[in-house]
Amino acid sequence: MTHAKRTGYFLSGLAFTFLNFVSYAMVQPPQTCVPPPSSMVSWWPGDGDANDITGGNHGTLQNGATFAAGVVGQSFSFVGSDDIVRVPHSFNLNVGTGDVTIDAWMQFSDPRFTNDRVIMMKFSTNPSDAPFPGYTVRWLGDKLQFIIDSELGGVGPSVQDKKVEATITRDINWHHVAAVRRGLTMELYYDGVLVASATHSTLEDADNTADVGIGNNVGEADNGFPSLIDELEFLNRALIAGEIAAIYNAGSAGKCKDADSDGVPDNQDNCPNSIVNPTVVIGGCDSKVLNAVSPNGCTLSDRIQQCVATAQNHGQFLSCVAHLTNELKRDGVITGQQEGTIQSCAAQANIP
Ligand SMILES: [Ca+2]
Ligand SMILES: [Ca+2]
Ligand SMILES: [Ca+2]
Ligand SMILES: [Ca+2]
Repeated sequence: MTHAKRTGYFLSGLAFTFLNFVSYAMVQPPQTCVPPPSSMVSWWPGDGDANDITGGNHGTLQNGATFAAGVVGQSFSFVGSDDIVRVPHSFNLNVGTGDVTIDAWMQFSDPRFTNDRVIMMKFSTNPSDAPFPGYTVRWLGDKLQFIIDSELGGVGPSVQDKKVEATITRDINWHHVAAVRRGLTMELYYDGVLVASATHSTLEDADNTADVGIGNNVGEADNGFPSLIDELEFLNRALIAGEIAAIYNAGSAGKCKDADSDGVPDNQDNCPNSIVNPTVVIGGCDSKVLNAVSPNGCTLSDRIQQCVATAQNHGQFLSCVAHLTNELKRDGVITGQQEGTIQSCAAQANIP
């Protein structure tokens, strides 16, 4: 029995609180994932592909970008200066004049650079778009910067004036970076803590039709750096400080993922790749019975699929389905009529 459990069992009130705090410090509790924040537009976990698991803004790895061990599962890995994850333009990746949050875990393989190095950037280099609107979360030497500007390129006093920046001592450890625009104020968070903010009198229109670069500048593809970027997300909302700290504190547990989109997070889902048809369909026969999800993350269709997978012959399949539907009727999940419909579909099906 762990110390934490013992104190929790025998003590209460202040004594419990104090001892629980001590045991927390002594025994690292298992970290649990945090629910993903609302209003997320895109989320690139970097877990073996460049897919956006929230909004479908899928990217592709180019010029040698690959994967490595990340904070939460795998991360994107950039080695050469041209490595990039490129995401096709989508209007919902523009920031308009609204609030926005961009955050990710990142690690430098070698932090001794002095040039500009991109975490995420949407920047038009089309000459017809001069002076080049766009936004970027990037490093410029030891300055972490977030810029949303109608003149991200070019020269002059108005170039890149809508920004916030923080000077940070770089190292080779993993750090969480969050860039927020909240009304007229731009903020930077490092490891869950606000490190810089700047309030401007106006906003500039930085919208464009350029692709998004993760780890590099799409237009020039020369602003990469040996680094890892993990769990990058883009939201059209300003996360509050507590939400950013929660993501940081979740550490390797990360934001809860739901691979099969059945509403049950992966870490509580006994069937992580559920069949999520709206109704129970057996061998092409639609029973019209709602394909309900149980709290353990398994759908009715998953459980029928178990009968398909284990039956040696049609008789065994029917017997398995009968047993299952009996149980579901007993538990009030389906009605007697629905039991009949499912069994009838099973009987007609050419299974196995
Ligand atoms: Ca990841
Ligand atoms: Ca400007
Ligand atoms: Ca799930
Ligand atoms: Ca599931």
